[in-house]
Amino acid sequence: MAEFSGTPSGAGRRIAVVVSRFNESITQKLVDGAVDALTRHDTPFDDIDIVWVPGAWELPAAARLLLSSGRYNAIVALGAVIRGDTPHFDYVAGEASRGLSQASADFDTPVGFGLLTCDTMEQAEARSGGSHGNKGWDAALAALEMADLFDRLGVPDED
Ligand code: INI
Repeated sequence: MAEFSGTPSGAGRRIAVVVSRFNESITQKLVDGAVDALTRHDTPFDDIDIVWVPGAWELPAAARLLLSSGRYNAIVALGAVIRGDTPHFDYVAGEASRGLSQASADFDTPVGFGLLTCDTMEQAEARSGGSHGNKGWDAALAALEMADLFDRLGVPDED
């Protein structure tokens, strides 16, 4: 029997953080958490690129472009969609989530999912450095673990 798992390590790895500016008071804290997780796990500061997009809807397109470059071992996608009074939330949150998952599968490259989908701003605050931790930190850690797992499994790089 063989068993495989990854160890979160950014040593020798290049990571792109793609983040939406919508609800920036939240998403900036997700970026701070993600960069903290990446650097604490040995990702060289100069090998972290931060890419800002207008809103969560734009995350998949930017992620796909970054992945197609073959420059990154993993992507961390960050955003905050807060439910309003219309179905807009469902379209933005649903399509952004689906697009990020599809991008990861299409390019055989890990995409850490740090897109908050919350009913209230208070819930988003709790998950961006408040009582429920920082989901940017969690997404970055998952991306590093998956990048290491992919290397161990011998998944070829895109380049
Ligand atoms: N984008 C978000 O990231 N979060 C939201 O809560 C949100 N809401 O509520 O509308 C949102 N909308 C903007 C959308 O992501 C696009 O940027 C916009 O439609 C332009 O394409």
